[in-house]
Amino acid sequence: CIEFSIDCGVATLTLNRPEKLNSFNVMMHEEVWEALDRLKMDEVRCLLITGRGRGFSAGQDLSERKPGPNGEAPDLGQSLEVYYNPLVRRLRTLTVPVICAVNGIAAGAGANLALNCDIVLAARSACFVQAFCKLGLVPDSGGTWLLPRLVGRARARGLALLGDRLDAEQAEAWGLIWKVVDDEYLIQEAMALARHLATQPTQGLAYIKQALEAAERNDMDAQLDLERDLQRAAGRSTDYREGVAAFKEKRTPTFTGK
Ligand code: LHQ
Repeated sequence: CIEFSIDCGVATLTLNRPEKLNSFNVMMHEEVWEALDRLKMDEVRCLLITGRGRGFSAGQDLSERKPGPNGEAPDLGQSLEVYYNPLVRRLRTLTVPVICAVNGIAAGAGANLALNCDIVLAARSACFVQAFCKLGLVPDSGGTWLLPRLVGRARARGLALLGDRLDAEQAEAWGLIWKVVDDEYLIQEAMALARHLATQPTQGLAYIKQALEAAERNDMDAQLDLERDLQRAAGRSTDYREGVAAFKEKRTPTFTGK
């Protein structure tokens, strides 16, 4: 259900069930989880996630939702508890930067998994759909938390309650994603960005991610304290020393990620 490779410090995870628009079944969840285990290797300094075919992901595979043995409704809460929530928590706490290249339609949990990544690029033909409301469901995988923060109350409500397609350009204009890229350059551009990030001060980027994540909950006072602590740690890193030395010597720094 997925392809996974590591090259030049970049781990690339490609969702690969194009005939089902890369919707998530149990096997795909398990393969993604195993792939994320492989990021622990030191050489990985950036993760790039994308999808094969004309879709990024249509969210949960709806053909998999079978009733229980006595005909009772499947427990969707359990599906979130076991698969989606751990995946979202894991994605959000990865120390390496995570780029998502949204190659086509991103619907339901597929849209929200993308929005949990650090930098979201989207093909001009891609779109985002909070499809949940059309099934009587609630935006999950962090959707109800993310949407108001990304686009504000009014737009979050419009997206979640109407479930309309939001095209990539509008998503960029609203600040839902980082950038739209012409379809034919999407992977190229995403890979160039990933390779760039993989040469940067990886530990420093991890501290930045940690600070921004904490800022979603902290008040200014707590955040100032956290910045002090992280800056103290960052100031002891090899890459900080290298960055300053390279600046003084007017040369390009070589960061090791430490
Ligand atoms: C699919 C799917 C799909 C299976 C397209 N499943 N086959 C979490 C926890 C537990 C349970 C519930 O949910 C969740 C979170 C969620 O993600 S809920 C939201 C689930 N996703 C959706 O509601 C989106 C359903 N899909 C669609 O509305 C459309 O397919 C979109 C708008 C994404 C694309 O439309 P089209 O471009 O017209 O493509 P299509 O509908 O023809 O789809 C192509 C094929 O992919 C088709 O198969 P077929 O064999 O007929 O060619 C679809 O059945 C299949 N497919 N989404 N989620």
